[in-house]
Amino acid sequence: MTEIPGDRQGQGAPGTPATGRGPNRGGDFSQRDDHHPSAGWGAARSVGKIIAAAREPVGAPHAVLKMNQLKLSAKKDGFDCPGCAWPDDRNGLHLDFCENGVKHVTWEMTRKKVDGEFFAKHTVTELNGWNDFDLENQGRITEPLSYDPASDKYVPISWDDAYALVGDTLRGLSGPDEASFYTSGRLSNEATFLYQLWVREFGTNNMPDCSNMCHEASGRALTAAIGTGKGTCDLEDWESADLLILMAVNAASNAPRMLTALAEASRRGAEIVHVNPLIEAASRRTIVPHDFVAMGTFQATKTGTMNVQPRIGGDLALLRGVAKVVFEQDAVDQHFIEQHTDQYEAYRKLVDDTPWDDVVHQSGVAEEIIRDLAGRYIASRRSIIAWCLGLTQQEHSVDTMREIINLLLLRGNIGRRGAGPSPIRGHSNVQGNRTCGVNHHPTEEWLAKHDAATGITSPREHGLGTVATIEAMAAGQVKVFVSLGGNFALAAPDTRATFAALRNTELTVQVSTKLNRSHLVHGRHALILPCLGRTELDVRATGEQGVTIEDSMSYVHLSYGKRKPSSPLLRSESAILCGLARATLPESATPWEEYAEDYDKIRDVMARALTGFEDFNRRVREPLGFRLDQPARERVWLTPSGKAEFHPSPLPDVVPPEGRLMLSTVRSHDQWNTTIYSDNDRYRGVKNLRTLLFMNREDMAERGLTEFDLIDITSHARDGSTRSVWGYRAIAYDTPRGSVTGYMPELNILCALTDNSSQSDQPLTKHLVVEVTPAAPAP
Ligand SMILES: Nc1nc2c(c(=O)[nH]1)N[C@H]1C(S)=C(S)[C@@H](COP(=O)(O)OP(=O)(O)OC[C@H]3O[C@@H](n4cnc5c(=O)[nH]c(N)nc54)[C@H](O)[C@@H]3O)O[C@H]1N2
Ligand SMILES: Nc1nc2c(c(=O)[nH]1)N[C@H]1C(S)=C(S)[C@@H](COP(=O)(O)OP(=O)(O)OC[C@H]3O[C@@H](n4cnc5c(=O)[nH]c(N)nc54)[C@H](O)[C@@H]3O)O[C@H]1N2
Ligand SMILES: [Mo]
Repeated sequence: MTEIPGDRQGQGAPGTPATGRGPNRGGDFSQRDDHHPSAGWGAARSVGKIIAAAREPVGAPHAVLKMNQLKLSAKKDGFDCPGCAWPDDRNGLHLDFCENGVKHVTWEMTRKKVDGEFFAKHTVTELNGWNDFDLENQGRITEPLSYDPASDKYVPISWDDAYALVGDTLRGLSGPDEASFYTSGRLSNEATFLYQLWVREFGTNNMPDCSNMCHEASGRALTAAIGTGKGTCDLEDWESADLLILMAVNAASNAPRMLTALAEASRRGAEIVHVNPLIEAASRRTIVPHDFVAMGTFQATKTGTMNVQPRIGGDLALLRGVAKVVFEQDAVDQHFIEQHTDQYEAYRKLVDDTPWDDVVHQSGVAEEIIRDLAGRYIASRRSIIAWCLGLTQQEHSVDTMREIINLLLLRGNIGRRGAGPSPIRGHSNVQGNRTCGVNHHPTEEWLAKHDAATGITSPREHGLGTVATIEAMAAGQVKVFVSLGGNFALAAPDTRATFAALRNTELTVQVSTKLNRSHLVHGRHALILPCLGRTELDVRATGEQGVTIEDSMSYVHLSYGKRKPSSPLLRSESAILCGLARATLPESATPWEEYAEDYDKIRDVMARALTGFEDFNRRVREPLGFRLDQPARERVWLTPSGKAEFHPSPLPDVVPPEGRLMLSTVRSHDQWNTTIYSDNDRYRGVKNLRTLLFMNREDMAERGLTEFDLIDITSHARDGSTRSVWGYRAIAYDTPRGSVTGYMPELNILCALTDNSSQSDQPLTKHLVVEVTPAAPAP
């Protein structure tokens, strides 16, 4: 593999401290566990800094006030925060924004610009030597660009020429399966629908998406267990639960608006149990950032009543232990089980046959603590179990989430107020993307309805997901890679293999807002197509256009950008897709031109193609939009048996082999997936360091390590191959023995492409077996 500057970022080299993908401004680093309440003034100060850095002192606060404020009326007066998928406050009582949402929005709204002039000054090889922070920090991309191999530079190209290049290349392939079409979960429902329509009319189901690395396992578990791949709760359920079990989420950083719900739950005396190998900030206290009295008096509210710290991957065993106690105490809802469930006896037998020793060893949690948790579960009348990535990125993730459902079913905790499963989604519209057709394994039923409405004949053969796409690019089978948003090069596992695969293609196309690594790791030809962001005004022939989003709790609502676009050359994602589709399918009977000019027309066809979207244009203009049906919420189970399914999964062995550790890769507080705002991680007390590993003190001592010592980390893939990063730092942290945590995307280098879950095909980015040693000297 030829060495390209920048490819070793995050990897380091033997004998020297590694640098991460953040700003790396040098200087001292530190870590102290100072337990400040989350949100509140620290958050306000941090927002101030970000707004100042984006040089956006005037417009930003105004725009932030418009964020999530649209649902009170059907007036076009606000946009949906692109920060996360947590639902909006539906009573309109709160100023519904958070520190990280503000950062996210301001990052998009910067006045800094990246245009042809910028690229004339820098070759791609030079830019590859820059860190990722500096790339994104150049500002918004303002014109379409095409890679010129002779000068190794991106040069301006007209929209029409760009569309023609894509159309000609796609039509020149030996078959449609030689192209793959990625999306990150930001795309609106309308653009998503057009994207999949173009791709399917072209003739392939190769539609990998960020979900393949995120919540794929949740969707599969929920579909198998209750018949639909979504949670059943909404915010009103959160408001009436008397027990919330929050598993595997760093809510204060990644779903900060949830803190409001937690503070309210705590004030009304609900139990809030946090299950996480780390004690994260949300499990302590919060100052609700839009509660002005609390802000003024520095009054913090408790947001947790119990912490349980399983080993990484130990949740299935932990939940099994709770189920054992439920049976022991005969606390099952027999009536519900008889009426609504299948496979109960098989499950009961498996639980009885699982010895406590295994439960305790595999979970890493003492029996006494499991019994305490079970006691709270049994005492509760309305329980919600919520979860995020700490459960989804392991080999046995689907089984773990099925155990959540098992446990909920035992006490009839699905399909009634204040109870149910509640996955916390990531990207603001990742759930909507799936609903609207981004899916490499669509069902026949979905395709049949879609084809009847659109008049196309979709391919039936299942397509490639994320990992399979990388493998196919490496093998030369996929020659064109199109990416609607996201930063595939860095988000995907096995960074070096992914880079090599992308560089092996004929053409890469990135529809983006900001410069990132994926623009620099490209095919023989490459295009950057700049689009409007969610905050920007989208005017087409029929006037101002709004787009719709589906949140984590299945509410669909309209979002209108308000700001003047960063450049007159930007186009909306929907308009770009129509242009690309027409260039690819000149004979197509699909009215692409109409769709591009009037999004109501897209919604009209969606209303016919998608179950639940009937009368879409009218319902989405009702105050607050509408909720998509979730049959399981009404106790209608769309499973083959017509019942909710218990699932008996034997406990997997999650204890790392002697001398090795289990690594989970997570986000810091100051990052949005591959976008890294600073090298700090405030709630975990870290300043100015990303190349670190949080370790149990005894695991450190056993390796002769003291605080901040330089370490090398080697992962052991299932196929026996190894990958290393050098010059990281050990940090002592309150985490179970054998469990270590570090940051994505730097540590993606350690996740072999072949290490995916056999249950979900997800990369095992929170299930990496590693060896940690004191840093070897430079060779
Ligand atoms: N500000 C901000 N917001 C975001 C994002 C962002 O990057 N920044 N990303 C968005 C996206 S796409 C997503 S998917 C979500 C991600 O939201 P999170 O799921 O919170 O993301 P991670 O940072 O990966 O944190 C995973 C959490 O799971 C814990 N964990 C790891 N392994 C285990 C385990 O085996 N068991 C248990 N019980 N816990 C475990 C970790 O300690 C950590 O607290 O956030 C979304 N929101
Ligand atoms: N090791 C490890 N790897 C992981 C994870 C992990 O926990 N550990 N998490 C996984 C998860 S949960 C996810 S979701 C993926 C994330 O994977 P991606 O979604 O691919 O990555 P992001 O960093 O969210 O993408 C950021 C880029 O999106 C572009 N962008 C921002 N706004 C817009 C917009 O409005 N329109 C368009 N077209 N582009 C826009 C910008 O150019 C920005 O640089 O990463 C996965 N990778
Ligand atoms: Mo995600």
